[in-house]
Amino acid sequence: MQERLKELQAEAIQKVTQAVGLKELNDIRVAYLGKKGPITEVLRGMGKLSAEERPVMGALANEVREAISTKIEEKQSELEEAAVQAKLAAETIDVTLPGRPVKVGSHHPLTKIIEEIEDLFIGMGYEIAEGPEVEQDYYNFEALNLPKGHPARDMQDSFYITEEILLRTHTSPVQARTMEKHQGKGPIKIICPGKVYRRDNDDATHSHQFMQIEGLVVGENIRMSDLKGTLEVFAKKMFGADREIRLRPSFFPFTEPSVEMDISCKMCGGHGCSVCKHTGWIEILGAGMVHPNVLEMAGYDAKKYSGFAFGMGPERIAMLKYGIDDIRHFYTDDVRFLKQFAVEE
Ligand code: 2U9
Repeated sequence: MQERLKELQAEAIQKVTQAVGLKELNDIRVAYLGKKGPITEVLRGMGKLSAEERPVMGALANEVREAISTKIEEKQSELEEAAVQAKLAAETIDVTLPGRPVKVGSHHPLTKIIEEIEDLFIGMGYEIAEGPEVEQDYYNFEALNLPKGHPARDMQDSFYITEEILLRTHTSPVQARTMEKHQGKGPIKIICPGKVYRRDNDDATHSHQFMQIEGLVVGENIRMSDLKGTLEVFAKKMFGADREIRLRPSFFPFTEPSVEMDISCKMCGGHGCSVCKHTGWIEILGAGMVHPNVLEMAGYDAKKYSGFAFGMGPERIAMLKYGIDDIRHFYTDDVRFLKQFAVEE
């Protein structure tokens, strides 16, 4: 019996020493120190011992239980300490490490150009006017001297929703609506940025959806010289003070006379290169004096009031300014393209 108790103590202590988890340790405690354990089993044989041997064996059994129990407690403290150390190690923060850089977005190149143009005209006393993208045929065409059946309408293949409703093909309807709101009275000085839509097959220079910025000035004595001076200031501020401008005669149904404005090529200074197609000049926008019919339809007396208007495509300006060769880059959300414009503001 004595040998068996010693054997059980050695066996239990070896298992405790090799235990790797608290649950395993508890299983050993139950297995060896529990009522159904081997020590209790051995002590069932105590009846066979003499009166002198029984207290000795009982004391030995208690020593064995005590030794196993002490070992289990030591091991438990060791495992619990190890668990605390492991947790501390896992959660340790090295405060001397540099901060993780926060990914910061950046403005879309079109947004940058539009805001640059807006700031430029706001600085010249213009206000920003906006209007619906789903527009009435009247404001998109008729109010702009483009009655039904007018051939110029075909140039602007449109997305019609109903006979009378379409996706606007330019932001000109915003100017028409603004004049109408003024009920033929008082000056107007607005720019109208916004999305426009044309039924075009997308290619490197055409997109079915693009941006436009148009401007309108109406007053009692607005002249062509005011238009030319305004366009010259715009060109020099946008493309550099050493740019020259020229106005070429053109035609738009909503302006008379109509012009197209070119700027002298920045790359070759006007001598001719691939950027300006060897002309020395680059077309930037269209403009003209507001057609009297347009003034009258909006409620302005064309004998008392005059005005000028212009229209430009921010994509074209961005492509010129940043050397972008395909308009579709603006609309395909390719981060490799967009992050080239993430300059520090
Ligand atoms: C009203 C009266 C006149 C707006 C104008 C242009 C000339 C023009 C194009 C430039 C490139 C559109 O983005 S583009 O394709 N626009 O050339 N736009 S005058 O004239 C107006 C507008 C509204 C009431």
